[in-house]
Amino acid sequence: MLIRIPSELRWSDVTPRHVYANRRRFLASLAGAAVTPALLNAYAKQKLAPLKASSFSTSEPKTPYEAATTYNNFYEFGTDKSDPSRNAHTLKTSPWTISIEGAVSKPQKIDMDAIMKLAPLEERIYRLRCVEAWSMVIPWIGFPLSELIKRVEPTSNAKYIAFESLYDARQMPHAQGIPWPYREGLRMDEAMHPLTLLTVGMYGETLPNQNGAPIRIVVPWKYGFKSIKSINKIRFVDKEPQCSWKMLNAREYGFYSNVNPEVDHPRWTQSKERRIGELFRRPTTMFNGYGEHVASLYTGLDLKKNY
Ligand SMILES: Nc1nc2c(c(=O)[nH]1)N[C@H]1C(S)=C(S)[C@@H](COP(=O)(O)O)O[C@H]1N2
Ligand SMILES: [Mo]
Repeated sequence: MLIRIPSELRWSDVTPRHVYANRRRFLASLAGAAVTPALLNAYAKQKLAPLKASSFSTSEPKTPYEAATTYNNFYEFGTDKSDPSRNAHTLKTSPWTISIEGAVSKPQKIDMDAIMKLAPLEERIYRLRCVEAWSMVIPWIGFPLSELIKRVEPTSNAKYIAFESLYDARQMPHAQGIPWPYREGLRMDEAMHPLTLLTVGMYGETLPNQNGAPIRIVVPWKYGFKSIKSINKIRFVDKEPQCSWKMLNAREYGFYSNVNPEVDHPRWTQSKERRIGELFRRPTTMFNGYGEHVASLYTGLDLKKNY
């Protein structure tokens, strides 16, 4: 679906999440009521009205919103799946800028208002397969990352893109487990691929903090950890960039991390997955089922060595 935000609406008006959260807590404390994370988030969400469907969307049943927003990986806010929905309300998502650096003709700091004007928003219902062998189906809202890349005019030295998440210990007192800031990377052709989505919303609304507000990447043919959340830096580079999980344990987490049922994680099988909300495991498919679109990116590459 194509989605447009009314032009007079500014991003700072769209996501005053911290303001609402604080006000809500204040009002609730006056009333003596318990404030749940769900309540805080309810005040933060803003509708993004849908316009047009995308041919990349799966018709599989969507994961219930409740599950997709309470079962998360976002180590900045704790390592337990339920931690981000409890803790991520301290993330300040407005104002927000992404710094674009490195091998580009037009390095710049771009704020959310400018990003929202780069291209019309689409809804993309994607499968997301976590390396931990669970998966979800989520209706994301965004536009191809290639739209942003074209705007900054990469030079011939731009072979890879390095992403960084915001890291601020004051906003993230529960951060633990991996080297900060959270870092990820893609090869240039992967980043330019039309499936790679620069994502600002889900389920018809702006992203909840625990899902990577205000802006993240979703790369549906790769394990979930490649889909980096709350991005504030994008650097164009000539060498394969550092990635947090690979820095932590290169044997277990590779740079490519394409979903591949034939290459097991050293500690568990990748041949099956549990769709959140389902009882039985289902077989995992090569490239998470997106092979017809992306297999050609890896012609001649040994995917067992380049896991
Ligand atoms: N900054 C940051 N991005 C991140 C992570 C993280 O811990 N920090 N976890 C990753 C992992 S392991 C997964 S599976 C997905 C989960 O996205 P979701 O919670 O929206 O389903 O986010 C990825 N992006
Ligand atoms: Mo993951």
